[in-house]
Amino acid sequence: MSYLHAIYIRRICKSRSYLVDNLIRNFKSGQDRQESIMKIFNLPTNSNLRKKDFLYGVATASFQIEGSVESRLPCIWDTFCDTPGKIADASDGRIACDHINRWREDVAIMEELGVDAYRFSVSWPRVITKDGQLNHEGVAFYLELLDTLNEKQIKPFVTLYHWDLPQHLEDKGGWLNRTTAHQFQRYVELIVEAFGHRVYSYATFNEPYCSAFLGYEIGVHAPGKASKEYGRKAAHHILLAHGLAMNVLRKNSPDTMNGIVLNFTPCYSASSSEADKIATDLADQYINQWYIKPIMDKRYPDIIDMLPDSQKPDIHEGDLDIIGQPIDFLGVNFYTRLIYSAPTEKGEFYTEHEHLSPQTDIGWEICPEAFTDLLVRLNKLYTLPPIYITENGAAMADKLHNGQVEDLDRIAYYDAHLNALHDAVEQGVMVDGYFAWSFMDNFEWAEGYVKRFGLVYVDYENQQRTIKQSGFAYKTLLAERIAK
Ligand code: GCO
Repeated sequence: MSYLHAIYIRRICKSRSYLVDNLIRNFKSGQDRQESIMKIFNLPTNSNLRKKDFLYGVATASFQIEGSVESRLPCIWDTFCDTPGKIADASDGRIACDHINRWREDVAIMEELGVDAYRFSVSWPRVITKDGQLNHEGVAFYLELLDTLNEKQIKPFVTLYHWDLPQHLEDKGGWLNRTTAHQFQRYVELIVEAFGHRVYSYATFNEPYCSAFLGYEIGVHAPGKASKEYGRKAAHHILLAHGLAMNVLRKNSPDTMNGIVLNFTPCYSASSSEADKIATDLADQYINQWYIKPIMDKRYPDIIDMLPDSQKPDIHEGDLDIIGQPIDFLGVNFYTRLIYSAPTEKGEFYTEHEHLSPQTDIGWEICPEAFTDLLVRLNKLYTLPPIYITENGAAMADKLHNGQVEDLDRIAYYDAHLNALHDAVEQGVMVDGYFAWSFMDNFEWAEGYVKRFGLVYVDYENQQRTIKQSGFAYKTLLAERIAK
């Protein structure tokens, strides 16, 4: 480890500097290095997160890992990848991690890590044909995967939509078209019947914010539409689709734990001035509360009244009752926070600042305290069902060296965030589980394959998998849990 690297780790862990000192000492001593690095998560001994009934898993998503595009319909991310300039390394999902062919090896690695659960998503364009029937070949892949996970006692957490909308539906307007919500409901009906009793938990959607805001409002994600007139409309149809799917799940799959996965980027004010604080609150309403409030409280946040009519969603009578029905769990994805101040441009609600340091390799500020604050605040604002942290993790500039990846920076990130989660639980937030994002390096959307989030390193030249030191640290944490 270089001196600079050591300083970097010291910075990202400033609140936990004793841990960092240990890390650095261990590195200097060298010999028992392997063992000491492997035991690096330092949760308090009495922490709930050290108990066997706290569920730990790893997460992935279909487009990011599967590959084998020829055996499914095209989706909006295929089209987006084929559009020059959209993906940082001009890559696509044609091969990805070749998971469709290598899934047995991947599940064996999960088994080696000792995870309780695997969160993955179903590719809608793989399982449903253009005329809306089940594609049996696509379904067979998931059935085998589900059966194998169950055999190995790894609980399947299935996400029904992780951004890969069939292209033919986008051609008819995608999430701007209300009919897509009904198509989604039909897909869920068919897939739930096909999967039968194999699933532990269903999440309807992953991060509606990303699909709606990044995909339809600012256009940095597929389908790359960019208009303020689109973002809220797309979001409403996605939330409606969530509600319609919850109807199906509650009726046809009452024994699974059914809910939704939302991402949150907590908003902090740049100063204590009234103007900055108001702008920060509006940012929070626009990017965070917009997606949870209709589900928990059957209404959109107050900022809806400040939007020009052209930007408002088309809300039909009864929509909010469909959206706001009970969920069995809330999935929370957390990576970073953002800072806001009063707007400088007319027609804007806020000014968003650049990320502060320290940052991960993707340029997001590392701020574990914001994780605690977020959970405590959500718990105050809403009457929440049990929470699962469905994603948390970091992109780091990993290097495979002599068959090893010594990602101490990622270990430090996980350690700090698991401790932040522990703090939230201590303050009364009900959290039942945690999923590391990600199981393995994969296609990081507009960033392509350059940003690595995995506990497992993927060499894209030969598809070889190597468990990183963070993966071993995770394994140790999981193995050392104690009965209640
Ligand atoms: C998301 C998605 C994941 C990402 C991860 C890192 O949150 O954007 O759920 O697919 O890969 O979050 O950006």
